[in-house]
Amino acid sequence: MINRTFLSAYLLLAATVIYANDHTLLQALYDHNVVKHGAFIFRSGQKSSIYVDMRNAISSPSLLTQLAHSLNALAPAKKYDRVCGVPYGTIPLATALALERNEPMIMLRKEIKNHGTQKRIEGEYKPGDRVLLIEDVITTGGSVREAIDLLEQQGLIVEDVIACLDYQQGSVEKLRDLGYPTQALYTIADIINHTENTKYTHNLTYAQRAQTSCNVVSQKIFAIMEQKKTNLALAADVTTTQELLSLAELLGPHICVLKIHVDILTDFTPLFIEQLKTIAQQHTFLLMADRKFSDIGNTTQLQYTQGIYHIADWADLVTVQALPGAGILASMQQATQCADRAVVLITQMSSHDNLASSAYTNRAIAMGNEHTDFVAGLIARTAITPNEPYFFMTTGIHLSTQAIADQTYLTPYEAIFQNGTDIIIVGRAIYESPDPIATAIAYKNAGWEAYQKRIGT
Ligand code: 5BU
Repeated sequence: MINRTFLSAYLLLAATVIYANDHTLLQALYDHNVVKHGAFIFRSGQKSSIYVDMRNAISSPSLLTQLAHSLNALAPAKKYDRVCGVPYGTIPLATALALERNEPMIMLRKEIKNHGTQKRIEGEYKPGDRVLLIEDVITTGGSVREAIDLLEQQGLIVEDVIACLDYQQGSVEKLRDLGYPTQALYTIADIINHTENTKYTHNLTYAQRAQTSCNVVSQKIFAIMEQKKTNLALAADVTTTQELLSLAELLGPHICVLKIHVDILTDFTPLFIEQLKTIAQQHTFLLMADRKFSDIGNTTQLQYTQGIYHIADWADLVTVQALPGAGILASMQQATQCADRAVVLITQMSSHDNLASSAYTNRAIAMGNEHTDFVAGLIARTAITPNEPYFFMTTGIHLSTQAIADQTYLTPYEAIFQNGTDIIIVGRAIYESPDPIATAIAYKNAGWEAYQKRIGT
């Protein structure tokens, strides 16, 4: 049984949903344990397999900021005299929103203090002030109505109500009928749909995805993973061709992709590429140049095909930043004309404090969606677009997630099982270890076990 405070975290609402396609924010709600799976029973006796605890959002500054951004976009385009959160769970969110909007805030008290001013409203205000009221989750709408009563008793005018989640129990319509325009970011149906979609992709095997993918390189990569029983990609960030060739030879049997930074090699020669291609063929893995192309189309085309590296001639996969916009993909594709060359688009990064906001990630995905014949995969921390045809590669992987100055680490289990991505990219953890083969096998096994658990084997 859950108590009242607990229940208020599940409030549902019927509302206008403008961000139903914002998978990044939805996924972030899962990642931060706001949406949980299990068997839950509400106080009413109603059973649910999904539990939404919006209060967990306060433990993630980035999620709180994302929610404030999205609520700000949802709010009617006008100025309010005061922003107010329904006490007490929504007060942190209302604070984040008030700061984002640069509008003054007030705070409601549920109980009158025995001492001091006996105020029911904290903060400065005057009768007639127009209020934007925020709620996290609306179920019965009772808490919202109590808050409206309190505000109106003091002569304030509640102009609009916005919420994160509408549990679709008719309360939003009731609030609207009472004259309080109410909107929510998501309905419970959106949460359930997202869960179903995510489950669907998560449950498919690599072999099934090889068949359903329309991209030639995706088909190859899924087939290799299935055949070699590995979802491990090696980030071989060594600086001599000899070290790199030795790693490729040694670890080739355990990997599906070898990712390199060709421009850190001190002794590059065209012969080295020929040798690397031979090893890749012998051990059946793909070559990925982590070049992170990010210039205008014409320059990128030259960087991709010319210079001393001639990347387009040998790299099955190359990484591309979404920043320049879709033109970068069009000109690269035009330059290669070859069906077995593909792009891995960077939608999220693993470095601390990187600038890839959810809005940026969403636009990057939309850009990939226009070029699915050329964009085979996404670099992402989570499987952010469950319905799309991509494979997801995750960088920043370590079995012990200790912090390193330039990197944020996930374990293979977190990336593959919890976040639903497909390929773990591992660098220093393997090539700096005293026994790279044993370590590579440990990562291969960890990645494969997480995948098997995900598909229910
Ligand atoms: P590490 O040693 O496992 O931390 O190396 C990670 C590799 O992945 C390294 O080659 C980076 O350049 C690469 N990388 C990354 O770490 N984070 C990102 O967001 C992207 C690439 Br994109």
